[in-house]
Amino acid sequence: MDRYEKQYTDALRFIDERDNFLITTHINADGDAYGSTLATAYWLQALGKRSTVVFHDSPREEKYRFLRGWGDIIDCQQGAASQFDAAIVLDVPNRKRIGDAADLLPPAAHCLKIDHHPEEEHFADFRLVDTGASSTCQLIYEIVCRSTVAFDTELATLIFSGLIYDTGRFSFSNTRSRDFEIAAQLTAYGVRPNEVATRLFFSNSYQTMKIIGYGLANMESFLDGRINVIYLPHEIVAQAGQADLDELANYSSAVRGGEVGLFMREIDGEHLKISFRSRGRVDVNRVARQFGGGGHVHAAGCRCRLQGKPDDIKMRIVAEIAKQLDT
Ligand SMILES: [Mn+2]
Repeated sequence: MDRYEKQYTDALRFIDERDNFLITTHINADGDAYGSTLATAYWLQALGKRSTVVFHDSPREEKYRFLRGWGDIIDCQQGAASQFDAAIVLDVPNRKRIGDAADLLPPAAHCLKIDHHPEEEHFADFRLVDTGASSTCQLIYEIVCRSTVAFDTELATLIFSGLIYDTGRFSFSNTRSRDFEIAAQLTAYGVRPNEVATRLFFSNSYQTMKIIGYGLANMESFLDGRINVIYLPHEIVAQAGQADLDELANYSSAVRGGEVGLFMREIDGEHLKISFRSRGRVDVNRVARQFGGGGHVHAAGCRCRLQGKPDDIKMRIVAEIAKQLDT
């Protein structure tokens, strides 16, 4: 039995022996976070278990309204009223990224982490972690296959959403043949790929589209075009749906000749959310970690305080990336 089979067996036993689960994920929940938490809740219900999905973020993002269970997600304040026997934490490498929902976690002996990020911190004694997986939703697919629950269209759609989100519609470097196999299976269970893709990638508000245009029109270029930066001040960000702006991170690295793209947005008067995208040479997980964030080699993010002028932090990050480009 290989390492991963043991992880699946242990994870299934963890669930089998407990009831009443807290399910949570990282702050700024994305398509994989929504897909994996809601798929887990749906699956647990089919297994006859109780669960509650709690997010740090509030309110729920409109973009994900089509996902089954979206309306049942609660925020930390509501979650604080409940007691949970156990927790399943999805798509998160460290406690800090869970945000305020981390305060609701039971002791590590009753936590299961399911994730595809490199491990950073021990907060769960039970772990199903595979950095070779494209998405946390892939791992949910694999574990559901090993359980007694049969797939239906709802469950397949939840899993498919995380799969296409984290692979950038099967175009990012994390995309493997396994993702196409799973996608084929999920489609056979009733997923409509064009409907999910339209909901996730092509359903922006008119206002958001204009703001994406503003971001592109004001893109800045550093180091002869090897680093490209899109910066949005708070007064602009406030006018758009946050999840809808995520696509700007991908645009920042879509410039020919670019090595790294940065999408920086002021989430309030004091904090910046920064998304990093690398075309391959630069490990942006390393860069993001220096600013208190993390992620993967090709895609990472961080949230940090806006001290001084926006240009100061921009130049500090550009300098960190330049170090890696020069070696
Ligand atoms: Mn993910």
